[in-house]
Amino acid sequence: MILAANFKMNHTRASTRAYLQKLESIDKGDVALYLFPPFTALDNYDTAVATIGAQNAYCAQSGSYTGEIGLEQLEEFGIKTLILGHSERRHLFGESQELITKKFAFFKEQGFTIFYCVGETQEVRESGSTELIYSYIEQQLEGIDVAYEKLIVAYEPVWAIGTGKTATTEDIATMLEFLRTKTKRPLLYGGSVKPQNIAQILQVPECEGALIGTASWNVDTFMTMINIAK
Ligand code: G2H
Repeated sequence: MILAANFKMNHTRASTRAYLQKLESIDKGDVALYLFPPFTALDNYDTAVATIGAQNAYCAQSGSYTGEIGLEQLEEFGIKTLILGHSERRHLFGESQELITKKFAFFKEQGFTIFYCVGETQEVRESGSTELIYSYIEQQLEGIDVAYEKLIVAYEPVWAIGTGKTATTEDIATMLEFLRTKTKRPLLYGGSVKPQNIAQILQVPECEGALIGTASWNVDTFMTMINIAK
């Protein structure tokens, strides 16, 4: 079981330290924990409780890429885990599939563990056509090595992210079944996962964990979810 906390643009370096200190008290059982704080809170944490990853990065060692973080900066902090293709990168910051594919190839080459996110928009979901949803997701897998041994795929329907709307367990089951035909790698669900729904979500066949935003920002709430998952 995998539980990943995506802090998005929340928490500071100090509050991430305090969060980790508290998290260290947990007996996490067999649950593999990942924490994705903002860039400014990436640090050489001496912790075994969770693997620290970056929420995004640019596909270069270093160079003239104003506002970006590259391999050199991640390596300084021993970061070898990365989220790519998150819907907020795709839809709020206009990251194209072409760019995401380039990033994927670069960080795969560097041996990073990659949490790769896919998910359809509300418009596509409301079209009512399963075929359309599947082909939308297939486009997001284009150029991605789905057999990469350090790949973890997160299904995150855009309409269920940070909205409080959760996909039904049937919706999740259907989509994870579809993704299972594409990759043998672990499949996660993400989108308004919280203590009230995590048990049901984790019982969905093929679901091997969750990528959690909002409900992970409070360490006690995240710990509650770990206790449910373990
Ligand atoms: C989806 C998810 C974590 P939230 O973006 O990546 O966020 O749990 O707030 O919907």
